Amino acid sequence: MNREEALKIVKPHLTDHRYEHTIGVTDTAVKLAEKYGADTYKAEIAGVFHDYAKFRQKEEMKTIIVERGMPESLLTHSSELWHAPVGAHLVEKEVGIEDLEILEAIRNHTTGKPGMPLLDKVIFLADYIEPGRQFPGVEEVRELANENLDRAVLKAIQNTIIFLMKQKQLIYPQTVDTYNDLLASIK
Ligand code: DGI
Ligand code: FE
Ligand code: FE
Ligand code: FE
Repeated sequence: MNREEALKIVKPHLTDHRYEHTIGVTDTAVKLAEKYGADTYKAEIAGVFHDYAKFRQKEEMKTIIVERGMPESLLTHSSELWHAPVGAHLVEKEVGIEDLEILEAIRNHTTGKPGMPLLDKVIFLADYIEPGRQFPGVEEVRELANENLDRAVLKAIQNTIIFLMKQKQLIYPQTVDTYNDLLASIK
């Protein structure tokens, strides 16, 4: 499957805005993969499909989480988290992508995970810094991304946690675990 074929598959599942974001993530992921030595093809395909399940009904996502034995703690946290693991499942089942590294990068793109592989970091960071993103602090992370992948990912997670705390939102433990893991590995 090449980039154009992948984009054609994902497009009907997304809004125009989310499709533009997806193209931004894909291009950014390929550049980061080139810079940091990840597989550029896997980065491209994971970028295209990372938000595949973003617009699924909550009931459908809940059913998949329960039936596929995904952590049920997801259900007591924000439904914003669900499209990542559910997306990994649906991309395998509906699109037929079987590459475990690509599926893991999709699964972990929202929360990260401790000991994230290189491809997961590339997709996580590309999702945060793609050119369409405009939130406070993104420029600093873009600059860090030119210098040090781990520091950039750490800053992105740190910003996300601070943002969520200011909003009085629940923080999913895996998000905190990822933050701690990166901080400890850098220092
Ligand atoms: O799907 P995107 O909007 O491109 O980005 P994403 O998948 O990285 O994140 C989706 C949302 O999830 C975003 O608004 C931030 C939020 N999020 C990330 N980690 C956590 C979280 N929300 C809660 N409540 N808890 C988390 O740990
Ligand atoms: Fe997402
Ligand atoms: Fe993200
Ligand atoms: Fe995204």
